[in-house]
Amino acid sequence: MKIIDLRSDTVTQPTPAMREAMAKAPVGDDVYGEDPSINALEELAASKVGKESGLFVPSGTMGNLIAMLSHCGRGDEIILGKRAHTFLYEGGGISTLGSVHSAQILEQPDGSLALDDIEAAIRPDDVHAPRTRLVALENTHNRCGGTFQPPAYVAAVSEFAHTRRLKVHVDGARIFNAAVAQGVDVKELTGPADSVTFCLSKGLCAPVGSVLCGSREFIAEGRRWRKHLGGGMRQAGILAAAGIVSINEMVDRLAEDHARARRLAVSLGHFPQLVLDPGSPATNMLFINLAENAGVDAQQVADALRARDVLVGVTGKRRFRLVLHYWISDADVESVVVAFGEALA
Ligand code: TLP
Repeated sequence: MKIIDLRSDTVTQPTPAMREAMAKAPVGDDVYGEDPSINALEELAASKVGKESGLFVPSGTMGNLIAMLSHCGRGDEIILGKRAHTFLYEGGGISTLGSVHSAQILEQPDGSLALDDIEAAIRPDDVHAPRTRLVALENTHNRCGGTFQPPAYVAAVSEFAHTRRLKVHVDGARIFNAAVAQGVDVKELTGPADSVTFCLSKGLCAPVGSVLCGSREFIAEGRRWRKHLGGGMRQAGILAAAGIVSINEMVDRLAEDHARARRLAVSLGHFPQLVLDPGSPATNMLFINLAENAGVDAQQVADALRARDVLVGVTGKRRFRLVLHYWISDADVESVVVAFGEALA
């Protein structure tokens, strides 16, 4: 019996085309800059998001950390969202490893940071305050429901930040979901910012890896940090080969995940015990609340679903996250609806 795993798109397995590319990948020592597959991936990634250079890293977390350590020095401050992945789920790496401080702003419902709030968070030039150096955005925004921000917003934040001599980093773990959902070239979402991290290993199905992209000078600095952090990976072209397939073959099809997420939302919305976030889903994830009078909590429902071979994320006492991805078919979506019916009965 197939397990239908909706906990995250991080659970995706590599596709057959990826396994084939991995088996054939030419490799070399990447710390010497001699892995042809990694060099090809970094070039492809950078050109795709409209930047000069790319850096292959083992994870989105390391990509964001390297970006922040490269943009900021000891005692600097980053303006970011209270619900940002970089703030909530990256171990406080900027502080523990970089002595970098954060100023947290509550996001708008679409995951954006309001320009007025950014402006208010910028520190005065005063010995009492850390130096504001960077604004960090997240697109799509995970904890805000897989919501996306449009090109005009990224452009406005970047323009404003640059006039205040701040840099802009985009945690674009799912930036291709954001681009596909809006029908725009991803460059429109990344071009105005100074740097972007995107993940190969989520909806794009590669087994491992993310790419940090930015200017040549910025990536040269990032390469130093990657080595410091132990992220210099030698013959990792075997992984990069899968990432090349991700970029070339897996981006456009993300629209299928978004369509399935919408269909699942409509079906689950018929259960009186379930309440969807307004406007959800924007992309490939849906957050669902259990109604107050449901008589069960989210963990109990998740356990009942697990007994029916359906795995969902529990993100609160009465809250679930369901993430659609390449390995979830139309038939699986129907099975999930049946399993919810039984679990809630
Ligand atoms: N997110 C994971 C968990 O850590 C929550 C998930 O299942 O969604 N930025 C964003 C917006 C992310 O959602 C994630 C992973 C990362 C960065 C970190 O990527 P990895 O897991 O490769 O370090």
